[in-house]
Parts: sequence; structure tokens; C-alpha cells
Amino acid sequence: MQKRISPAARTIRFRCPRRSAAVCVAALVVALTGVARAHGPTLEISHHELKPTLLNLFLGTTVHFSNTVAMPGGHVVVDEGGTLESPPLEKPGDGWHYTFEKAGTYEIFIRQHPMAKARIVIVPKIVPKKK
Ligand SMILES: [Cu+2]
Repeated sequence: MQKRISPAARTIRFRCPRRSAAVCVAALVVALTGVARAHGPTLEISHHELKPTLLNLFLGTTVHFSNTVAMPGGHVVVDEGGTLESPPLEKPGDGWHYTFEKAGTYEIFIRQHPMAKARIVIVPKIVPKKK
């Protein structure tokens, strides 16, 4: 039994460092992508409010929505125009990102608590004039 396992174990030993290096790189890419996507402001969600209530942002900004309280069934973030809809955010710390790719005013609210509102205003990026 020992003799039969031995060659395989040796192979695994040899392959392991390369494999974990690949896993490390993949994890790093995922981590960096996650960090990149997390850039931009955070809107905090509770039962009675969204905080802050006003965000003025450039086109292409990613907003992070962060749930701060436990909610059976989860808080769902939506907007009046029907542009965005988060998955249910049930636990404190549950989050979601949305990147605004269209200029305009977004009236955001929590589906379960329509009085918890925020306004997100998206404006075009400033482009330097060419001479
Ligand atoms: Cu709630």
C-alpha cells in the first residue's frame, strides 16, 4: 500500500508549489479586482435609512451598498426608474456593487422600507479640451 501511494505522493509534492503559485496569482487577481470594484463611495443600509442621502458622482463610478443590520429575507436596493436591483442583503456586512454607466438622477430606496431613500446624481466626466 505504501509503495503504491509513494509515487503519486511524490508527483503531488512536485506539482504542489506550482499549483499553489497559480492559486495565489488567481487569488491576487480576484482580490485586486475586488478592491478595484470597491473603489468609490459606500452607501450604508439600515431599516430606516440609507446613508448618505445624496451622492454626486462622475459617470463610471462604482457605488458599494453595505448592509449594516440583520434583515430576514434581506434588504433589496432598487431605484424608481427600475435601473438597478440588488440581491437580498440579509446579514450585517452583506454588500453589493453597482457601476453607474448612464448619467442621470437615481432615486434609490430599500424595497422593504420605501421611506429609506437616497439620491445618486451621475454626471459626465470632465474631459480636458483639446487645442
Ligand atoms: Cu430592514
